[in-house]
Amino acid sequence: MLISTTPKASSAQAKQTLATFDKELFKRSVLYNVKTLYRKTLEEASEQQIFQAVSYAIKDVIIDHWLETQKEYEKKDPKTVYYLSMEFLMGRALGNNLINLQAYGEVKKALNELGIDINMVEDQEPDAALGNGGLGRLAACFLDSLATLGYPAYGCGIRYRYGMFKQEIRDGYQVEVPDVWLADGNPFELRRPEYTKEVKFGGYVNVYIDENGRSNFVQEGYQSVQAIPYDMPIVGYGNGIVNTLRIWDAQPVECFQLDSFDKGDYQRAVEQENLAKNIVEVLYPNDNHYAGKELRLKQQYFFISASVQEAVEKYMRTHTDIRKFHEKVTFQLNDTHPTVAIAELMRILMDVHHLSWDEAWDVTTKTCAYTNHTIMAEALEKWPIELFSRLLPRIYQIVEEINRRFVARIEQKYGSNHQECQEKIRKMAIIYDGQVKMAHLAIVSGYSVNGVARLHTEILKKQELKDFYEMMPEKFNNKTNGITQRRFLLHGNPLLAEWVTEHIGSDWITDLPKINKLKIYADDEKAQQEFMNIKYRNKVRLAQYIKEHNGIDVDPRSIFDVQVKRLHEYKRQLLNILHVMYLYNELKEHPERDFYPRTFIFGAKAAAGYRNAKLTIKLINSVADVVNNDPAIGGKLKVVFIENYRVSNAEIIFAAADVSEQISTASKEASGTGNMKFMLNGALTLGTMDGANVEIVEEVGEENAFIFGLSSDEVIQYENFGGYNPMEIFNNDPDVRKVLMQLINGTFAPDDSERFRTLYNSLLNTQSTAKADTYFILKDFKAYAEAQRKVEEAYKNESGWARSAILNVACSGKFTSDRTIQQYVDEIWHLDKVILENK
Ligand code: 26Q
Repeated sequence: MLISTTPKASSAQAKQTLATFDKELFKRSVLYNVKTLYRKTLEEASEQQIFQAVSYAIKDVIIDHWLETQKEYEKKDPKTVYYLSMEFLMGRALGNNLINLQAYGEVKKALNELGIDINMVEDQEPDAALGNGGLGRLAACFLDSLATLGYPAYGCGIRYRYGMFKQEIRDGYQVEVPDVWLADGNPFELRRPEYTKEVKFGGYVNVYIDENGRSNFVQEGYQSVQAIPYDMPIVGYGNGIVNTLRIWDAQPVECFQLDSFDKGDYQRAVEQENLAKNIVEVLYPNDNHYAGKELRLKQQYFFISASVQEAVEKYMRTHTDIRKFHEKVTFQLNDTHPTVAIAELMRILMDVHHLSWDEAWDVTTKTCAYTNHTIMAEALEKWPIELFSRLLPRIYQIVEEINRRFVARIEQKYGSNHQECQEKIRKMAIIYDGQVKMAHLAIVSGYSVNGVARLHTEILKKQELKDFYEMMPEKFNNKTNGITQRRFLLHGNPLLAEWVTEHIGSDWITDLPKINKLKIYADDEKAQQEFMNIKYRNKVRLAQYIKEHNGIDVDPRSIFDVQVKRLHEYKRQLLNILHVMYLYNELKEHPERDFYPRTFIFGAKAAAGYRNAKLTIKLINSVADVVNNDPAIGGKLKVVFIENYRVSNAEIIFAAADVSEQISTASKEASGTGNMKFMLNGALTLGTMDGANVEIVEEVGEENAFIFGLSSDEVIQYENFGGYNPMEIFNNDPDVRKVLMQLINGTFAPDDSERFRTLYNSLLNTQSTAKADTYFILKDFKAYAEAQRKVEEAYKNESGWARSAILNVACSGKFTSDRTIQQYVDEIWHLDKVILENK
């Protein structure tokens, strides 16, 4: 076995180098930057300063492409998509930019010649963690694909001063630490004060009748905030295209005048200043959970108003007829979070450009499209009318009118006196029961509604959004998620990337389905050995990371069984750790039994106020403490909780995984995208028939994955009949009973045996009123344990495992975000490709 631990830049990364990239010029540029930015020589500069100097040198290169791209867009005037999202989980920019400039290998060489290690430089960059998890990372992968495919696009979002919190583990518990990602400045961003917008909150709406007898609606007595855009370049792979991620910062409108205020004005002025300070302060760290916070709605309207204003103004700079806006612009709403865009566009079209309601509605409904990312009831956004109308008085009027007209449509369709009609209104109205339902607004006012995996879309059509599907079936469509192979294979796993390129060429970098040419190597013994060797080296790299960060020794020859994702009850990290407890018991009771060494690796952030999720983290760490330090186990079983799971360490983790845990309760995970990243890196899926797992198994074959558990139909059946009775399992299964008792007898909490009582209760709930085991953990436990036994058996057959792993890589072609984006373009947005001549 090879044991070199630092994977080198692969030839896949190095071979293709931008014709325009000049290594000597780059070196001089780095030295110059260190001198002018810091008055230092390279030897004197800190690692952070070197990172800055290198990044500015690269930004110089990018700026030229950026200018050229935007000039070409101006010339061709193509239709543009605005991807509106509260989250963009970008991760680090430097490595990715180098990859997409096809300059990674050359820069690595140049730095080497300066005595600098490129990995050290990349490690200085903080992750841009402007997102929670799947939805935010999807937005980032989409931007990469849009630029690479040459489609004109803006990402529009918020420049949070604090992104996703940093997670520290103290005494086994999660502690949230603020993420000051901008402390050293962001070398890739560009401040654009010339595009500042004003955003108005509160006050009231006055109506003035003008000389033509038209009503003019004017918001008065409001507070306002200035929105200042910062642009980040989004570099396409090897095509010279550079698109823009535009994130908005907030500033107070103006300093109030000291000589002319009475007490009331002073109070208001201070409030206005505070509004600006608070609005972009922090990303809400909830994933798949709605918290009806006033500040969250302010954030939404803040970035949406600024983005929609800019889109309209940009259009009007080169066009005269606002009635044709939708021919040049489309808005994709990333979940309901940006849904106020609908009413904001209506407002601007009517109040600023004087379109009639019908004209404005025609444009708006042809401009906006909505993506649904969840069926979890607790994630649906509903705002109290009182809050919504107080904060956004004009927007509320417009939503009310949209609702009034929609309810009239329902009445027309179902007959207003009919019982059925009242039922439909109750279920479908946008405003009902004192609340504004954002999903209903998005569905009614857009031209497309899409789910993010086939199963998810079917569940939307047949269950969650059944009534809407019945009324407007033409709007509904599926766009199965994808991921960018540039970051998650080419950058994250250089050894495997190079191996793939050596065998089948480099087409896969921009055409992932080509990776299925690898299929012919699945049975090739030499290829199998090479593949397993690369996996081993990546496991050594992760083992070193774990040693450094956790102080735990793990054996890279053990099975690396990985579950990394946000912590949520429906994702069932609890099922995983209960099974580890079960294995531990088995090992203790039957030390003679043959057991293949296994390392269970977890990584997960819990929402700050989510008690069961945080307690699950403590449980994982407590089990780790006991298991890892029990000499009777002899190191056969290890449990590791990786602190602060994020995009940058994810790249290392996916590359090293043997087993990909995708064990959500069937029907609950809309798609999942981690599942795809594991597959691309040759891990085998251990999962339920949920989300995109269904399609992964369809591509790779059931025999190359481990599928277990209730189907989504079965889960939904049980739910319709009020759940199931976990007590039966507790009574009849001694293994399960033992594990559950260990939650409350101090086995993993000797100092406080009550510590995990709430987890125990969530599974059994002896108090009869509350529901128990709503995520079917005990129901699926046996099937999961059985699937895990099959994993172990399969892994013992090295050649068979290698074959399956290679087939996973070879069959991952469907899951590139390039395919997803092409489907959005063909079936929703209808954009034209832009090709730069001299590329
Ligand atoms: C809502 C209101 C207030 C505060 C926060 C939120 C909020 C924030 C983030 C609600 C939901 C989210 C994130 C949801 C999310 O990440 N969903 C995931 O989206 C992925 C991409 O489509 C899917 O693969 C996952 O299955 C889905 O869980």
